[in-house]
Amino acid sequence: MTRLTTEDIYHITTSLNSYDLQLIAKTGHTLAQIASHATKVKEEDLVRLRVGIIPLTCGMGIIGRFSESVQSIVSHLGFDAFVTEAPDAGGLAEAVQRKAGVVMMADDDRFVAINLKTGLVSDNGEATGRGYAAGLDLMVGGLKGKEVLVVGAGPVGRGAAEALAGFGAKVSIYDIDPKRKEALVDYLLSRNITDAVAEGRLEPALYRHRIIIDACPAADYIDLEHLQGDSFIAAPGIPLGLTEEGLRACGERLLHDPLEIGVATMIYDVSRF
Ligand code: 2YC
Repeated sequence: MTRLTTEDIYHITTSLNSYDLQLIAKTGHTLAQIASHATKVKEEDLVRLRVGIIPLTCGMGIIGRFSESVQSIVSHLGFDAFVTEAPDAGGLAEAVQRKAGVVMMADDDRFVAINLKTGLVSDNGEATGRGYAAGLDLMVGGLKGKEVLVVGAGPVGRGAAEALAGFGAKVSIYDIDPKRKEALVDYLLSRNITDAVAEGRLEPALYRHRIIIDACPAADYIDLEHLQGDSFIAAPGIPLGLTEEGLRACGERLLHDPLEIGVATMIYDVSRF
């Protein structure tokens, strides 16, 4: 996943209600319902423990508004959540002393949610892929028997590919690195997903698929000519693979946010009883 900037996320804390309305318009469902669909955890079965979000100063350091954005998404889903005053080890100690049952934190490589009571762990990359596959399933009215192209065979693409197959889709994988592409096809095979295929070249694959998950860090590679009248694009995170023109052509048939669906899936993942 590409590293977020404050500019990518500063709007989140004040726009979650309108984002829910956008999701309902596109998928017929709210952020909570998409997370529930992704994790198969019903809202009434959630065990909502207090959530402590801990800023981490390591590596490239704290991203302004990152922890507050995560806290606002988790609170929007009905959890009692707080950002610790202290960062790092002091923040973890503070979260435990303030009776957090779940902690969430991100360094430059991993963004995780950990249930301190059950040991359940959810990783943002894989959870984001699953959350977007679930949103896509709802947006297209059921993926069963449909072909989906996954661009990017990293953690997000892996989570998406496995979940898409779970919804009955026929998955094609493209990655600029052939080894990583093959590794994902082999992984899916190990999970008894036998009809996943590796795409040799990106361009023809973009023309041939009307449902695409953009799970790679490239920008502006999906253009107007790749989109058919009824293309659906799910684009987790930043940057967006669609060009300006592609974005306009997609309109309501695009699922894209910098953090919300991934965080919602993570907290549902670790809050099952
Ligand atoms: O503010 C903080 O605590 C920072 N240490 C957070 C760094 C997050 C770095 N990762 C990312 O920007 C992206 C996110 C979409 C989640 C995964 N990678």
